[in-house]
Amino acid sequence: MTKALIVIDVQNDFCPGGALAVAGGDEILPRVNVLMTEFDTVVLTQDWHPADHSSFASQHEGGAPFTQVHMDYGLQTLWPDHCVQGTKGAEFHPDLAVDRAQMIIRKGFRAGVDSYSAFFENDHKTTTGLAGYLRDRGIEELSFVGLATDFCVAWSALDAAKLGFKATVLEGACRAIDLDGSLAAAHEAMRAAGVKLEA
Ligand code: VGL
Ligand code: ZN
Repeated sequence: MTKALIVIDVQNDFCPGGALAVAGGDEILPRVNVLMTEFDTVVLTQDWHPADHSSFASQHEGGAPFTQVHMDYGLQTLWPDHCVQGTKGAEFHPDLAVDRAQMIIRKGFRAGVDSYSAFFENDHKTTTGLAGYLRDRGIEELSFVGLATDFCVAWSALDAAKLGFKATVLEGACRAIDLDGSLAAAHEAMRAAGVKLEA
């Protein structure tokens, strides 16, 4: 089998009650858990920030969550503090069947650069090593689920397509933040890049 399931950021802080809660984020869990039994290869990603991460509005004087700033690598949305290393918020949702995963990619651990994608940090250059891991295992087709559709799921699927993987996003097992049209923009970018969008 040359397929893998990539489960993006199903963590407490992205679920209701969390610091950067995605509406309905926990609703995806039953389907994600079933999908995890249907793939031989399952990779999880975990947003994993130091407490002084530069994507946090709290680190910018006068910075407000959900506004944008210019970083040396481009525009960066500022977020509420979330997924701080070692906190409850950074843990996977307790109902996620984490035992099925063979690989956990942590991302966003460098204070100066955010990392939405499972493959590259937001400078679009610094690799997480995931592409090499998947290629070494002969994997060519990737299905993406998780949180959030319009940020970490979309950026991961777009990079996957760019890297030559066949990429599908299973939208029913994703939920979006939808900030200023970000979901529509993500859909358009994914369609243009040849990412398959399925229910
Ligand atoms: C995410 C914003 C900040 C995500 C992570 O998982 O989509 N979004 N950090
Ligand atoms: Zn983050």
